[in-house]
Amino acid sequence: MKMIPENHTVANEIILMVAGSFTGDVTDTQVLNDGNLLEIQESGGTPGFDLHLRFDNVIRFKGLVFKALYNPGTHHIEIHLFNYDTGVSDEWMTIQQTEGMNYRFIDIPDSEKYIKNSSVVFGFDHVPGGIASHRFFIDYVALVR
Ligand SMILES: [Ca+2]
Repeated sequence: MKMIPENHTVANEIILMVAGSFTGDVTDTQVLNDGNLLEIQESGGTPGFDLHLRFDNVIRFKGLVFKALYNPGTHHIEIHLFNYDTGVSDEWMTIQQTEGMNYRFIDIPDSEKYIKNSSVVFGFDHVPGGIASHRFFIDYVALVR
């Protein structure tokens, strides 16, 4: 049985992967601390990668959480939500090198603009050029209702 907190909504699908590549699938992001990780390999070009996840059956949410490991040095990854009012993604956090797996919470005070047809699109965007030996590991991603 999957132990998902009652007020969490986990991702339904990986809908976009620009550059880079990944090993695993969306189910690796659905359970915290289960040993299953979505492993992302950076491209050697620009961007390093841009991964988008879609969440379905969302009415509203007040934040998002993720647990991930990124340990390649000086690069950074931007955490985005697609804004349906403006048609572009909003950056909510930037993560850099992490010491082991880090659990992060982002408070999202006004979620309506991120929801369309009950769906939300969440992105991990390595904007600058990547290095093919670098990896980003995601254990868990969820919206907090
Ligand atoms: Ca997991």
